[in-house]
Amino acid sequence: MLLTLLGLGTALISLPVTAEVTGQAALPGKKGTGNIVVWLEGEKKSKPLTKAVVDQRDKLFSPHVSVVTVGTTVQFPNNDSVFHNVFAYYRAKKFDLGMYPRGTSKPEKFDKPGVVAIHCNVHSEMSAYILVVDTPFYAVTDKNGKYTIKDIAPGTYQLHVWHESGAEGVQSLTVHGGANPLPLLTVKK
Ligand SMILES: [Cu+2]
Repeated sequence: MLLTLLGLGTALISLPVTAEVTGQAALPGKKGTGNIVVWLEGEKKSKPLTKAVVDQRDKLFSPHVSVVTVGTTVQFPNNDSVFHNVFAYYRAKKFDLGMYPRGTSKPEKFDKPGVVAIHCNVHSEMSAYILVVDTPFYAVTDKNGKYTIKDIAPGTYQLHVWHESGAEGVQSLTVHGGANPLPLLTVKK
């Protein structure tokens, strides 16, 4: 949506009206839960991110939960002193990046929306999740469950929430220009 201002003479300035959605998300019985993904699905589709990385360091994937837009290529560098065998499930298919040494990286492109569940064959405790979304409007909650989504075009959206436990939900949300503080989002299985 554009707010058009007619300036002096023939000058024409268009200022976009943007909105911000803020709030807190939690699993049932909690005041706030980290690593919940919140995103707004609407008419505006996303462009692929130019950079996305899931690092392997100290036998952990980092970040544990991340979001990328459709078409993004994610790099999976090994910055550990040990070998990892990265494999993942994405849209009901398994892909395997194999074993590769410290200081090297392997890319994988994700061209459809969905959840990518990432594991290591060598270390069963290693796991990470990537949510592939087709919208530029998303956030991952901090450890207190708080999130902020900025620079949203006002309009009607489907508000999605997702947590690695399998809890997820969707509801309709009308976003108006300016601040949109939302009530606590409880994410149920
Ligand atoms: Cu490993």
